[in-house]
Amino acid sequence: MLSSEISKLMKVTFIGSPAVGKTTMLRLLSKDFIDKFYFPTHGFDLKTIKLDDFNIRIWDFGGQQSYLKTYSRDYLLGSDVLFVVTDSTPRNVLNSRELINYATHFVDEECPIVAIANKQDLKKNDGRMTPERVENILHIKTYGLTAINPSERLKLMDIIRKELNQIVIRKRSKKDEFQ
Ligand SMILES: Nc1nc2c(ncn2[C@@H]2O[C@H](COP(=O)(O)OP(=O)(O)O)[C@@H](O)[C@H]2O)c(=O)[nH]1
Ligand SMILES: [Mg+2]
Repeated sequence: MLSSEISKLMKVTFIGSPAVGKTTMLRLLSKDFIDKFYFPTHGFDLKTIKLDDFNIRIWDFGGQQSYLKTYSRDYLLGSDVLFVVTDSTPRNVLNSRELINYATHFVDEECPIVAIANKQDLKKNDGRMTPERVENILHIKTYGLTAINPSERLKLMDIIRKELNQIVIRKRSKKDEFQ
């Protein structure tokens, strides 16, 4: 089987508290205009983008508590990779820890859970954490990002590509086991 067949459609899921930058990440990937005003996502946004061989469907989940409890279960099911987005403030990083614990119940054991330490541009001003510090606290692979900066588009694409390639390799070797 070709890798392109295996990877035809990938489900990439973004979760995180309101205002951490999930919708901005989606816009960054889809080249939409990035506005600086904040309109909270209600329910969820869904976007399909093409990245190399991958057709990826990204789910950006409205982070409001009410949605989290109501929909998150169905929403997380079948994710190929789950990104937990944080704004890198100590408080939000601690919240993310809870979110990760919660999410692990609803994604497959093999679904990677990866953190994005967003808003790195504000780090110098207000004591936000570096990706390394966030990684030490959350104990999951963490990438730094400034989603509001259009020049970070390739960086975000690389992060997603890297994670998806690892999944394809794993799926392939799993398939080989049965042949
Ligand atoms: N300074 C800064 N602001 C950001 C960054 N990413 C997003 N924002 C802003 O944070 C606010 C919330 O972003 P949004 O993507 O709507 O958050 P969501 O609720 O997680 O979807 C918006 O005003 C964005 O412009 C970033 O990397 N740096
Ligand atoms: Mg949003």
